[in-house]
Amino acid sequence: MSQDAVSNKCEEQHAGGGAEPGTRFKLSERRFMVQLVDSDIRTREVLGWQGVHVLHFMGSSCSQKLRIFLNLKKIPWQSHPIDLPSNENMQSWFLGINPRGLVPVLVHDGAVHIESNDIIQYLEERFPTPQLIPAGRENEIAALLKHEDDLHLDLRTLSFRFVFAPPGPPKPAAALESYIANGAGTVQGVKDQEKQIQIEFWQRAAREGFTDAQARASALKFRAEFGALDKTLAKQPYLMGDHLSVLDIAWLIYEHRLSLAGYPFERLHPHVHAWAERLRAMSEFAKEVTQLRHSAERLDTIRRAQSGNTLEMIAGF
Ligand SMILES: N[C@@H](CCC(=O)N[C@@H](CS)C(=O)NCC(=O)O)C(=O)O
Repeated sequence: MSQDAVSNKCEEQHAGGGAEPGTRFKLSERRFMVQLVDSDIRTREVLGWQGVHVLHFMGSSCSQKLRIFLNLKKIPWQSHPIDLPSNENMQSWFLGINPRGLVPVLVHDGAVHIESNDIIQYLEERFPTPQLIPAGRENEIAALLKHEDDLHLDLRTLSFRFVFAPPGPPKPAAALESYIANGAGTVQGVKDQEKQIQIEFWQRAAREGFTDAQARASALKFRAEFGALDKTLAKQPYLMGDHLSVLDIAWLIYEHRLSLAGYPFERLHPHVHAWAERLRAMSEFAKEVTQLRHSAERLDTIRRAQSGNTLEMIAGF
């Protein structure tokens, strides 16, 4: 996701928290951690929530990523579903928790963390086993996760065009007005540019829909990414080597959503396809993704409504 604009993702946000026994990251190496500060949070009740609480949506890719991570770690957590299709995330209560209006959100012992990758890196530190970020590679992984997050709006474009395909504007004007008007508008006490990116994304979608040109541009970015991942997976079982890591979780989620959109993984990236099938067969993954696949009938209906313009045709794959 347009990370240049997310300039308020500061380093060392947790520095005040002090090193705890077992902490693997040196404080000076912590990157991109987004723990909200008191003035960002208007829904004050969450400050009293003890334990691990997750605000999430069943069909959200970033939420799926976090839930798979929690499954693999066997971390007990309390679920707070946020209904994205009815725009619950654009209501004042939720914006009082995450001023960006995005899921997932972690509330851990009253501290609010946003950004799925930051949440995962934070939890890895607090719950080190099984290890999903290889020791000594924390900074590398942080950079690779940031790169993955940079493509989030491309994933969203292809999802809305080929998977969700809403008949009208994806966010009605009233929901957007509520989004604009509510929440602190700050992250870590600084005016949040990410919210503006979200507003512009939805306003543009209302004006233009998700055009062929946008879909093609986004699909081509993924072709380059998955082409590179395919070469890696030709040589090793997982993206970081011999062991499953958070990178596998993050990219599996993209692969999964894109395959629902009609991206031809098996033909273009056979090693990625085989790796994804292996991961999807694991219960920790299956639980979060397989049940959410559209039925063949539903996808057919969406495709027919697009007059046969499939992702493959539009992207020229
Ligand atoms: N960079 C954010 C992206 C989060 C994000 O965009 N989440 C989506 C769901 S996957 C969302 O909340 N969308 C709001 C909406 O559809 O209104 C993260 O990794 O947490």
